[in-house]
Amino acid sequence: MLYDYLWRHPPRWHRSAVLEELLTDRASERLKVVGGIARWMMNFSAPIGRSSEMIRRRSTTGWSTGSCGTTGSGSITNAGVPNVADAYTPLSHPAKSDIIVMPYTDTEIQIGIEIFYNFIFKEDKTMEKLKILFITPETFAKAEGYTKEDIAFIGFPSLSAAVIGALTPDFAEFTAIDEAVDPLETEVMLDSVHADLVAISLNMSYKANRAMEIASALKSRGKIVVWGGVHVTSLYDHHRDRFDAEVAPYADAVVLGEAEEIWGKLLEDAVKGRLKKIYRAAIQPPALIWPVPAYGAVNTAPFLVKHSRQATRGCPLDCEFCSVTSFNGPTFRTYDPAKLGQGIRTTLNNVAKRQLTNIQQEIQSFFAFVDDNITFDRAYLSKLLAELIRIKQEFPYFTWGGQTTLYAIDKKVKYEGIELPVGELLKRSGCIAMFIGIESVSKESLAIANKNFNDVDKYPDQIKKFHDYGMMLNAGMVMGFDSDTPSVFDDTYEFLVKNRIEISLLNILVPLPGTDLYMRYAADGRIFDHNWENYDGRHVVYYPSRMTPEQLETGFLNLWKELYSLVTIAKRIVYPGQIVSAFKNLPRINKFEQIGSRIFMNLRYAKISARIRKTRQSASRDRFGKNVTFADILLERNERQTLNKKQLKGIRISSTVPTET
Ligand code: B12
Ligand code: SF4
Repeated sequence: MLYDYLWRHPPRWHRSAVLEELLTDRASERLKVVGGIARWMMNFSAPIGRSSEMIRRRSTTGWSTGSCGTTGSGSITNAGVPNVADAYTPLSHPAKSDIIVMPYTDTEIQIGIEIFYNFIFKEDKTMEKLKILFITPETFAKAEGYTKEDIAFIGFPSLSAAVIGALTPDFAEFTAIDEAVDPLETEVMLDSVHADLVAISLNMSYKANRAMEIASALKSRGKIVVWGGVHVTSLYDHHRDRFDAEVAPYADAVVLGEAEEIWGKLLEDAVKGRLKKIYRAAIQPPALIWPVPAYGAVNTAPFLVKHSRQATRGCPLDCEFCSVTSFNGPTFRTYDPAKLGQGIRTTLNNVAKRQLTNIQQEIQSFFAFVDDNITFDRAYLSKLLAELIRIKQEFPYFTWGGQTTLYAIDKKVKYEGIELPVGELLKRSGCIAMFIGIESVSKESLAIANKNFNDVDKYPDQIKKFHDYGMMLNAGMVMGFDSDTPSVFDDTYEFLVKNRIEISLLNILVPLPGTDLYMRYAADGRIFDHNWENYDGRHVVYYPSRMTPEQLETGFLNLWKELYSLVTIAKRIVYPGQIVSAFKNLPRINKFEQIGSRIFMNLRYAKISARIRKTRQSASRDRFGKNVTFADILLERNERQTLNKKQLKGIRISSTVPTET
C-alpha cells in the first residue's frame, strides 16, 4: 500500500515547512505517526546515522528514541495506518527505486516524513478536503483600454496560480480563475463560489481596488480570505498604513514574499482553525524547492499563448522604478535546465498527440518565459540554451520568447566548449521574440533610473543584431523621467520607427509601491494620485519635473496613437527589405505569415489606444492635481535653493525652468 503510494506520489519538496512544524508539534496525535516515520527513516539510513542524529535532536522536544530501528512514543501501526514494515517494500523493487528518498540530509528526512504525511491525509477518507479558489483579480471597472479579448491575446496564463496549485497539499482541492478572462462579474457569480478558502493574488498594484472588492464580497459570504503577491508584500514592508487600511481588514491571512515554504503550513493552520494574520518565509526559496507548476490547474483555453515558464528569479540590477529586486531579491536563483526541459518536453509531447494544423502546432508550441532577465547569468544561460537547443532539435515547432537587455546580444556564451554569440544560440534554441526594457532614448533619464547599462549609442547596432538573428522585439518604453521634456514623445517615436521595433509597450512612469522611485517622490511630496487603479502605466500620478501631468498624459496617448497608425505600422513592419525577404523565401510562406501576425498584433494595440483616448476625452481634469511641473511646486514652496543633490540629479536646471526664486 505504501509502496503504491510512493510510486504514485513522488516526493514534493515544498511542504517541508508544514512538516517541520509537525515535527515540533508535541501535542499532536500525529506525533505517533512521526514516531513511526522516524523509525522508518532510521532503518533506511542505518549506514549513515544522520537521521538518528536529527531524531535525537528532536527527542529533546518530546520524543524518546532508542537505537536504530526503535522509537518511543508510537509507531505507524499505533496511529492506525499500515505497519511501518511496508516502508521497506520499495527497497526490494530496485527497478522502481528512483522514487525512494534516502534520508541523508535534513531535507531528505523531511521529504520522507512528508510522504507519510500525504499518505495519512490521502488515506483518511473521513477527512473532507479543504476547497481553495485562487483568484487573479482584474479590473475592467473603468471600461477603458484592455478588454478580455485583448488580455487573452497579449497576456498568458498565470504562473503564480500554477505554482500555488502545485504547492497545495493533497488534503486540499485547488481551482483557479483569472478575472482577466473569467471575471466574477455578478453577485450570482460571487454567490456560486464554492470554496472554503479564497486565495487572492495581487502582484500588480492597479488591481488592488478590485482585489479589495472581491475580498470583501467573499469574506461577507463566509469564506476564509488569504492574500499574497508583490503588491501586498510591498505595502506591508514599505507602506504599512496602506496595508492596514487596504489589506488587513479584508484578509484572514496574508502571505508575504514567495510562498514555497509557507503555503502548506498556512493551509495546515487553516484546517486546524488557527490561522495567523501574517506568514512570511524566512528565506527566498532556492530554485531546488520550486515545485513543478500545476499547469493543468489553470484555464489556458482563452489565451493565445498557452504556456508560461520560469527558469530564474531575482535581479541584481535594481532599476529605480522596478520592484523585482526588492521582492525577488538581488541574487539570481536558477532552476535546473534539465528539469525545466523535462516539463517542456512533456507539454510538447501532449501537443504532438493532438490533431492540429501547422499554425495551431506553432501556436501551441510557443512558450513564454516570465524571467525578468533570462540572459543575465551567462554561465547558467549556457546550460539553459544547450537544453533548449536539444528541445528544438527534438521538436522543430518549439519556439519561445523571454525578457532580456539589449546589451545581452553583444555577449558570447559557451556551447559545446566553444564561445558563440548569444544571438546565434538564442536563434538555434527557437527564441523568436524578446521583450527588452529599453525604457528611454535619453542618457540622462537612464542615469536617473539607475539603468546606465543601457547604452543609447549602441541601441541601433544591438537592435539590428536581434533582428538579424530573426527575433522580433517588444520594447518597453517609459516616459516621464525627471529629465524628460515634451520632446521625449517625438524622440521616442523616431527611435522606434527608425529601428523598426515591431511592438512597443508604452508606459508612463509609475512610482510603484516599494520602489526607490516611490520613496523619492513621496519624500518630495510630488505624488498627487494615491488611487492604485491609476498605477497602470497609462495614468500620471505624480508631478513630472519638466512637463505638467496633462502634457505627459496627452503626449503619451498621442504617441501611442501615432505609433500604431497604419502608416507607421507599415514603416515598421512592411518595409521593402521584409517584403523582398518574404518573396525570396517562397514557396515557404512563413515570412508572409510572420508579417501578417505582426500587423495583426499592431492593430490590436491601435484599438486599445483608440479606446483609451476615447474614455480619457470625457474624464475629469481633476486627476492631474494642480497640473503644474514639480519645478513649479518647488518654486511655490520657495525651496529652490534647498534642492538637495538627489533632486538635482533628477531636475537639471535648464532654460525652460526659471533659476531664480
Ligand atoms: C509575467 C508578468 C506579466 C504578464 C502577466 C501574465 C500573467 N497572467 O501573469 C504580462 C506581460 C501580461 C504583464 C503585464 C503587466 N505587468 Co507584469 N509582470 C510579470 C512578471 C515578469 C512575472 C510574474 C510571474 O509570473 N512570476 C512568477 C510567479 C511564480 O511568481 P509570483 O507571481 O511573484 O508568485 C509568487 C509570490 O508572489 C507569491 N504569490 C503570488 N500570488 C499569490 C497569492 C497567494 C494567495 C499567495 C499565498 C502567494 C502568492 O507566491 C508565488 C510563488 O512564490 C512580473 C515580475 C516578477 N518577477 O514577478 C511582472 C510584474 C508583476 N508586472 C508588473 C507590471 C507593472 C505590469 C504592467 C502593469 C506593466 C504595464 N504598465 O503595462 C502590465 C499590466 C498589463 C495590463 N493588463 O494592463 C509589475 C507589478 C508591480 C506592481 N506593484 O504593480 C511586476 C512586479 C514587474 C515590475 N516591474 O515590478 N506582466
Ligand atoms: S527593470 Fe529589469 S533589469 Fe531593472 S531591476 Fe527590474 S527586472 Fe532588473
